[in-house]
Order: sequence, then C-alpha cells, then structure tokens
Amino acid sequence: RKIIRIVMVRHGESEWNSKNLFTGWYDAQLSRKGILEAEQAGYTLKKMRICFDNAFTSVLTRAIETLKIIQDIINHKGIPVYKSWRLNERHYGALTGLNKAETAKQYGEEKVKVWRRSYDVPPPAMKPGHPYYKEIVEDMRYKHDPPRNAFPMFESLKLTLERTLPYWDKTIWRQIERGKRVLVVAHGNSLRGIVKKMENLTDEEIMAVNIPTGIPFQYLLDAQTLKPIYPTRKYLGDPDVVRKATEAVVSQGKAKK
Ligand code: DG2
Repeated sequence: RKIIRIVMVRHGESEWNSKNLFTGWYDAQLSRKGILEAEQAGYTLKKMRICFDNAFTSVLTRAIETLKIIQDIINHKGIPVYKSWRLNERHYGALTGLNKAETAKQYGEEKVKVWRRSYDVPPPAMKPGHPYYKEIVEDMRYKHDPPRNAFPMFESLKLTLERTLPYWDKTIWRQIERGKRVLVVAHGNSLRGIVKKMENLTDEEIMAVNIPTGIPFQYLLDAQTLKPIYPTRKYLGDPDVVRKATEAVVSQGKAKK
C-alpha cells in the first residue's frame, strides 16, 4: 500500500534553552550545540533518503535556521518554505526570560510543572513593564499578523493549540491530502499541540509528552485513509539518545539542589 510520511522536528538547542530560560516568543539564536543537532537531523534524513515537497516553520529564528541547515544537508534548498506565527512557540507570558530551575526554587517544582505542562493553566500575563515586552510586541515580523487585538500576552497549551491547529488543518493537512511530503520545523509546545491531535491524546495524556530538540520524528499514514499506521510518533534517532534528551527536557523544570 502507498504510504505518506510526515516529518517534524523541534529546532536545535537555542542559546536560551542552554541557559534554561523560558523562551516563548523571545527570538533566541541557535547555540553551537543546536547547530550541531540541526546538522545531525539533516544527516539522519539524508541517510534515510527522505525527501520533501515543501516545508513549514514558525517566524522565529531558531526554527528557521534549523530548517535551513537541514535543507542544506539534504540538498533541498529549492523547496517552498512557508512561515507562520501560528507555529511559534507558546507565548510564555511573564515567565519569558526567567530561569526554569530558579523559578522552580522560588515557586516550587509543582507550580512550574503546571505552568510548563498543564493543558489549560496559562502562565501569568506579560505586562507592558516586562523586560521583553517591547521587543516582542514591536517586532516587525508581527506587523500584520497576529492582529493587535489578538496579540497574545500569555498562552496555555490549549490557547497555543487553538491558533496552531487551524494552520495545521487548513494549510499543512491540505498539502498532505494532496500527497505532498511535508517537513515541519517548530517548537516544543506548538509540536505538542500537533502531537496531541495526531495521536488523539487526552488533556491528561499530553502532560507527559516532552519533545527533545533537534531529533526528527515521523508519522506514516495510509495514503488511502490518511490514518496513521502506528499510533505514536517514531523518533529517527538512537533510542538511548532520544530517552536521555527527553528526560533532560523534563529536568529543566527541577529546582537545582
Ligand atoms: C521552550 C519550551 O520552547 O519550553 O519556550 O522555553 O521549543 O522554543 O525551545 P522552544 C521555551 P518548555 O515548555 O519545555 O519549558
């Protein structure tokens, strides 16, 4: 039977990931390690001879750069690339720029877990006096979209999913229906929204999902029914590396002893 492959990847480690800061809509650059992770993702796809017809990413540099590095390595510089703020990371509100471990020390690990992983408890809102408020709100890339009156000041996973999934359903999924092979390079939480939908996870189940940086994962669909052949995502990488990288994401919210 004919199979359609969808590949997704969270951008490589950013400078703010490496400093363990809540990032959200702050436009952090890739770290040295993040560049290497993106290259590794490219080599994995190249080795498997995986090809794409088009690619989707957010408007944030760490995702755009990761995609560029992958495109270079797999010799796909010419494919159409679509960028949308709807694939951006969840807006981390007032937490943006705070250290995750220090926040856990101050407010407790449970509270940080709720902020990072609950389905619908949002982080506190970013107010005009916040150190990154102006930089984000006045950023030219948001000149036309999202509209001023809908510009987020915080987002829970639920709110993130409510703006990511319409793009997934209307734009990306339409390409998949036409048999196009798509690559999606996005963020920890925008991807968790898509994973929740693809795997039919409950609001409870999605809490336990953590996505490591720079390791591609795939879904294989039956081209006839467009139903996934396996119910869960499959990482394209050494299972041991994937396990350790996933555990490391979980640990970012632990208070350092
Ligand atoms: C991270 C995810 O986003 O953080 O905003 O801090 O994928 O853009 O690096 P990304 C952030 P957690 O929800 O895993 O804390």
